[in-house]
Amino acid sequence: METFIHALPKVELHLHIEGSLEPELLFTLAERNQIPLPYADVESLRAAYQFTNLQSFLDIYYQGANVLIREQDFYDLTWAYLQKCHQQNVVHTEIFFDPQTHTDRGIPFADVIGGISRALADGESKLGITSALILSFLRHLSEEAAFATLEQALPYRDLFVGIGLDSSEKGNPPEKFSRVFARVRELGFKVVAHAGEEGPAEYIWTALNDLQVARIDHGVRCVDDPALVEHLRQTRVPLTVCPLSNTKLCVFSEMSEHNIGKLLDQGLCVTVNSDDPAYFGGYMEENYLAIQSALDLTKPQLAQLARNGIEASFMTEQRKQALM
Ligand code: ES4
Ligand code: ZN
Repeated sequence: METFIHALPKVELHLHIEGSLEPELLFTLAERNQIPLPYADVESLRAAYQFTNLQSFLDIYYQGANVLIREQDFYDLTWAYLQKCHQQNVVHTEIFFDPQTHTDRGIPFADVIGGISRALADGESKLGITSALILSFLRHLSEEAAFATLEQALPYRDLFVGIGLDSSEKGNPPEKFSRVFARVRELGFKVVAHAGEEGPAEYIWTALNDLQVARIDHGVRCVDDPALVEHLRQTRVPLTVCPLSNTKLCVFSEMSEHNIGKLLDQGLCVTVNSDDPAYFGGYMEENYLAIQSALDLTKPQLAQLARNGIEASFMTEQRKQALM
C-alpha cells in the first residue's frame, strides 16, 4: 500500500503555507529574526501541538507565523514544503496564504507574495512541480479588512489565481463576505471557501449560493443535510477534505469515524489534502495512509481519490488529461 500510494501522481488543493512551518524551521527563523519564543526547544514546541478544536489550533498557528519576517523567510518556508511534495510525488499544488496574518504585523504584502512566488517558480523549474496560489481572507476579521486586502493584492494579481476564506468558522458565515466576493468574481478570480469543517451544513449552502465557490474546503458536515449531499453528488462541486486535520481538531473522534470513504462511494468529488501538515502530523502520503488503514480503502478507491484531485484542480484541461 505504501508503494501504491507513493506512486499515485498526487495533487494537493488545500494547504496553508503557514501551516507547513515545521518546528525546526520555526526555531531557525526565530533565531535569524531575533524573535523570542515561549518554548525552550523544538520538542517542547511540538508537545504544545495538542488541540481540542479549530480555535485552539489557530491560536498556536498565528503565533508560529510571527517568525516570518523577510521575503527570504517566505521563500524558505515554501521551498521546504515543495521539497516534501517532491519526496511524496505531489505533482501539482494549489497553496493558500493568509496575507492579513503578516500585513497586520507590518510585513509588506510584496515580501509575502514575492517570497512564496519565487519559491513556486523554482519548484516548477527545478522540481517540475506546477502550482497556483490562492489568497485567503481571514473570516474573523471584517468585510472592510477583506476589501482592503483585495486592494493591496491587485498590483500582484498575476501571481494568484483565486481567493478563499479561512480561520474561525463558527459565527463567521460565508455571507458575511458576499459583497467582497462579488467583486472578486467580477475581477475574474476563482473562489473557494472553508465551510462545514466545524460550522453547519448551512454554511456550505451559503458558500455555494452567496459566494458561488468552485470548491468547498473541508465540507465534511454536508452529511447533516441529505439534500446537500445529493446536490454535491450531482454537481460534483469538489470537497477538499483533510483527514489528519479533522482528527487532530476533533471534527471526528477517530479516523475510523471519518466519512471520506462514504462520500467517495456516494459519488461526491472528495479529495485528500494536508491542510497544515506541520501541525497535524503529516503531508499528503500520511493522509492517504491514515485513511487507507482506518477505513480499509482499496487501491481503486485510492486511485479515484487521486483522480478527483486532478479533476478538482485549476489546471488546464490539457494538463489534467495528461495526468489522468
Ligand atoms: C485552517 Cl484547519 C483550518 N481551518 C480554518 N482556517 C485555517 N487556517 C489554517 N488552517
Ligand atoms: Zn484549511
